[in-house]
Amino acid sequence: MKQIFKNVQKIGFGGADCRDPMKFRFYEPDRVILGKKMSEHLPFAMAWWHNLGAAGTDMFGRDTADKSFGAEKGTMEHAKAKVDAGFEFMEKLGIKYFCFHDVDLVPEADDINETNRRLDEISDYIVKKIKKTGIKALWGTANLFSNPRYMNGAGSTNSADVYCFAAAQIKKALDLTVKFGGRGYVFWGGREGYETLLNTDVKFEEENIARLMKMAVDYGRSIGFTGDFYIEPKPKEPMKHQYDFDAATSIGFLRKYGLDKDFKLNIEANHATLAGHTFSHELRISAINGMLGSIDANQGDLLLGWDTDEFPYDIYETTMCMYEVIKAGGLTGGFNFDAKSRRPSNTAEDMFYSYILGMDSFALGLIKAAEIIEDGRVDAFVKEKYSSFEKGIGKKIVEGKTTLAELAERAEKLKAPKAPQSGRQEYLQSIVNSILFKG
Ligand code: XUL
Ligand code: CO
Repeated sequence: MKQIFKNVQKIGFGGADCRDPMKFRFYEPDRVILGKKMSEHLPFAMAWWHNLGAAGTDMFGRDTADKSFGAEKGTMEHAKAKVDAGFEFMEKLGIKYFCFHDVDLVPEADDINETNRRLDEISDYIVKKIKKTGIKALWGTANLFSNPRYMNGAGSTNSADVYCFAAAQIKKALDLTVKFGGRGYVFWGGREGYETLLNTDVKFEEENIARLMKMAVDYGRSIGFTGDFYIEPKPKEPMKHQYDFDAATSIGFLRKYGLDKDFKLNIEANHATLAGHTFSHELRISAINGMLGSIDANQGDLLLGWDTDEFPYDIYETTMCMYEVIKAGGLTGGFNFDAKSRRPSNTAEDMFYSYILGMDSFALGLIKAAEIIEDGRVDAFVKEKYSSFEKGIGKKIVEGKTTLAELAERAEKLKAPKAPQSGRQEYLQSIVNSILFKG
């Protein structure tokens, strides 16, 4: 088989001081951190749509990169060339998983029967590669936002016929996910939201989305899909109000409709900041509710109010992300680089530099998060901060062995409480800095 990335060899480990841009500086798959290999802590995935599809087109200009991979775009030859390129790319980086939308894999036809026929053809081709390489799907999804039929939503559409097309795409995408050994199935509701209440029945739309998800679970389980379903929260873009605004909103929705046993969340860093939260906040809210499933590993730009999908390089962010992930006991999913190289980074080498940056940023984040945990001062502080609930009246509160009247009586006796102990934010931040930077 002829190579597509002829100038790039398998990416090895060079160490922190290495100046070879085609080597990892921190990602060492077999290095053991807190009793587990780095590659097990960090099941990385390639996003089919950005890496093999996005070529730089934005609202103001055309493609800057050539992602034809030697074939004419819009053809099945091109679809196959993307498979060849994708598997060669993942093998060279040591990536074991990929994520895909149905229509990332083939050019979409006007007739859904023809699209499905193309998906059958390409998926047979992909399965051959899976058998040869051991690379599998992390998760699959149906693109229920690009086709004009979804202008009023997919699960939230006003057209029962369009709703059937959403169902048909989900059914096929679930078939493909199972065929590719996928660990998860994602719902990202880009068009599930509204612009104005003047034309929207929010209650009905939410109920219809839940009905579609319930049918997806029933179908998935019937074909042997044992993995997790995920909601990927995002507050806005493309819609003004999206129903899956953030982790807390999505968890409430899942519980309300009895979907919480089959669903977890896929948390994306850039979506978190669009919702006005930190990435860590979204991870913590998911984790404490037992719903941290998978991560879309990217980074936003706080100066820009949209989803820039940058490759992660902020080590504070990746460290605090890994701190949350380790504390949660790991992910059932993995780390999908829902990220694209910047528009002027338009060569094949840039595709590799982007992934090396992303993988190294998470590897370093993992190393540093483990150091923070092993150092113990942060955890010890948090434990100490709440220690008044470990004895006396505090213990009675936690054990549910008191009443409002008893607590009020104590307050009256005390007249005024002592000031609670300091939050020590700056002390803790300087511990984190001292672990991150050795000087
Ligand atoms: C969009 C986004 C999607 C989902 C999958 O913001 O993140 O790519 O990850 O549909
Ligand atoms: Co995403």
